[in-house]
Amino acid sequence: MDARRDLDGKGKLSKGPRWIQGGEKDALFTSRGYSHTHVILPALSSIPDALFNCIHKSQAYPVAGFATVTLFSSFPNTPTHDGYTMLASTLALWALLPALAAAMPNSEKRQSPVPDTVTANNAGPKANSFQPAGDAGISAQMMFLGTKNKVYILDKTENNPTTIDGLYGTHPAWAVEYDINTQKVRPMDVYSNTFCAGGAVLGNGTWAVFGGNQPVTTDGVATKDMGAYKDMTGGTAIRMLNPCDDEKCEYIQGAQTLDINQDTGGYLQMTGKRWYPTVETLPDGSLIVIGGDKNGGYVNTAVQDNPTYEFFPPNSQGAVNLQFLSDTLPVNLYPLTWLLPSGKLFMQAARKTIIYDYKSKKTTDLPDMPIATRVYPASAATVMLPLSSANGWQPTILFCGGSATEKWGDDTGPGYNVTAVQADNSCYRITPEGSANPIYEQDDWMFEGRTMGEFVLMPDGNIWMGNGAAMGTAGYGDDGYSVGQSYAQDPLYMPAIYRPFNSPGQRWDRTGLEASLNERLYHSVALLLPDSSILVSGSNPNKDFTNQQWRSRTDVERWYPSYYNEPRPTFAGLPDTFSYGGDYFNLTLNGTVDAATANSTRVTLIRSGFHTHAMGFGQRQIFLDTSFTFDEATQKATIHVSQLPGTNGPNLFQPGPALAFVVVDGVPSQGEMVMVGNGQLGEQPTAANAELPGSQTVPLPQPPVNNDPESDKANAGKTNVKSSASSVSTGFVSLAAPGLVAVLAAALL
Ligand SMILES: [Cu+2]
Repeated sequence: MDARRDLDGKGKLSKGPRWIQGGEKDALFTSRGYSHTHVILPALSSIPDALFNCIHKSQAYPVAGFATVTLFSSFPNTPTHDGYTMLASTLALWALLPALAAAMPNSEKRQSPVPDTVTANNAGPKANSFQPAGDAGISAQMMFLGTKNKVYILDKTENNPTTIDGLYGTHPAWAVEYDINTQKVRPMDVYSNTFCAGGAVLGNGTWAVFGGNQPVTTDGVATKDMGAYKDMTGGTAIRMLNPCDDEKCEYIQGAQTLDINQDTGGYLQMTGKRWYPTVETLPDGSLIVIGGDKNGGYVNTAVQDNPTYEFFPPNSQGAVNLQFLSDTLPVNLYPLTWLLPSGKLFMQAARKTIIYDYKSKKTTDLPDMPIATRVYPASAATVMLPLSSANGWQPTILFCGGSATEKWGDDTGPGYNVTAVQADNSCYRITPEGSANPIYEQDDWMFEGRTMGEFVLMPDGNIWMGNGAAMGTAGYGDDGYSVGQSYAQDPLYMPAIYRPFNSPGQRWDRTGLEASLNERLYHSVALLLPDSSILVSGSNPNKDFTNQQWRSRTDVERWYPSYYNEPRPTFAGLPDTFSYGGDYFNLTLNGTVDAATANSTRVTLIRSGFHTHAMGFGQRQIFLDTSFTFDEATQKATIHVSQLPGTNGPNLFQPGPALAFVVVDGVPSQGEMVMVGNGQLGEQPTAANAELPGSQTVPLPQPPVNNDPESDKANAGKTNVKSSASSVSTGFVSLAAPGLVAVLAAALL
């Protein structure tokens, strides 16, 4: 055992992670628990012990009675990887990542958390307002929802008030786990500089965080030795996390060489440095990591551009050049990217727009972005609108705000007073596929110009937007025109709701909304929580932690939607896993309802995404097709719910964890964490979608036979119009009570 990993300091290894000793390799690979790994592991187990010890020092988590292999790391003094170890490590990554899926819940049906009818919660937090929600102890630059209870927050290396006794000594923390229910914070050890990294979730539920910047010491100054914060270079680093509720999980990181300026060792490394890379999940649950630059700066430059992408887990292609990343200099950091139904990527940076086929490596040009720059540091709010059969499963992407300036300076700064420039207020949307000539269409403009506004998908199909500023751009520097160090000023405290399916002219709404008291500028985030509130934190346009304007914010607040204190729908029958096509499933709404309520019911899945820099990497939402059966006798509704589309399903909504909500009369249930797809990396099973039963209302049994023929005729007539407007009353006679048959027979006499 390595004492450094004795996380609780009590030597209790049975509950927490521990190193697997080299001699345990065989036992590890033949253990009964690893059903997901049996296919691939024999190849790995043939790796010689010496090499195994070199590349694979693994940790095991006992989960639900069996261990799950999750962690990799080299010995601290391992030489940097060569081709052989890269090959072996690639194999190992592919082999072992699926094992993480063993920790995912099995696919049994379950009850929603509140067992009966509805929960009145009228004493809850004030709807449409922000309320304090504790303190993260670090400034939230990046944030994602790992489990139903835990949010993971990452910052850059800086002098945060929270410290951690880490692998390489005690230092300020720049990673924490935040408990949604208790607001308790657990510092976590990340030892490379995550300054402006990217991230996403793999198809098996593991999160991965890519890139960052060189090690820094106080004041954000780059350092070549172990500076005050004991951080390593993050430029090429990859950190993986298998989120947990037991507060035992830690980031899986490539081990470090002692020379911090070298490649940080191990094989959790990318092919090159990436500061501000974009990450998107692919249909097989793997990731594509795109662009970035080598050393950071206000914008990119040709000298330090990394105009390539790569895959994770890595494959033999290594770094692949992408001309778009050269054509869009200097405004192409965090290139805006979404997977499309065709399996190709929509990409937008500078004013250029393309569709890129990473399989054939073909680029198709789309029209230029109108009016303004949307990508960082203009930092528009961007989001893919919810998918449904109503829009033919065709994604539409919305861009709001940013900056119309044409002067982008270079990596040292804007070169002029950018804080005096009004942020852009225009919104444009594009549906990249499904028509011959996709165009940007002007959408309703915002209430005000906004840079660094962030969109958060809400379960009712509307989209929250908040954070950001009315003037300037993202970024910071010590320029005479900086406000403090910020390149933005005039913070916007009011959120707004965008209603994507309202008619044009009626999409923006802030009726009844209250402002936040706290500015949320550069390096702030917002994230949907399972209870439909939105977690907001961060704001740190500074080189290092400071209490000067604009101060480095560590506080957390929550925004509560209009329906937050409404009685929430509850139900039985929600599966833990969702497939691409196949049979529909049935949900039973708890409590008594009526046919109109049943007809209003929607089921939606949301990937809440990896949020940073006013973006939600991977954030997307899909509404599943539904029909209903309403039983008038019991006043119970059964909702028949289609699985995700079998056709192009993994392209529409990539495999991996998602929140499932049942929305009744516009009010969402509590969200449940579910798994979409088979929980493993690789091609996802798809099937045709079973046809849903037609919606129907099963009428009340009729009263005993009445001898008045006129009355009988009236009753029979009523019986035949019980179906709701959208229903198809197939087969209802067979379900009707014998009394009804008697009535009908009497009416015919
Ligand atoms: Cu940044």
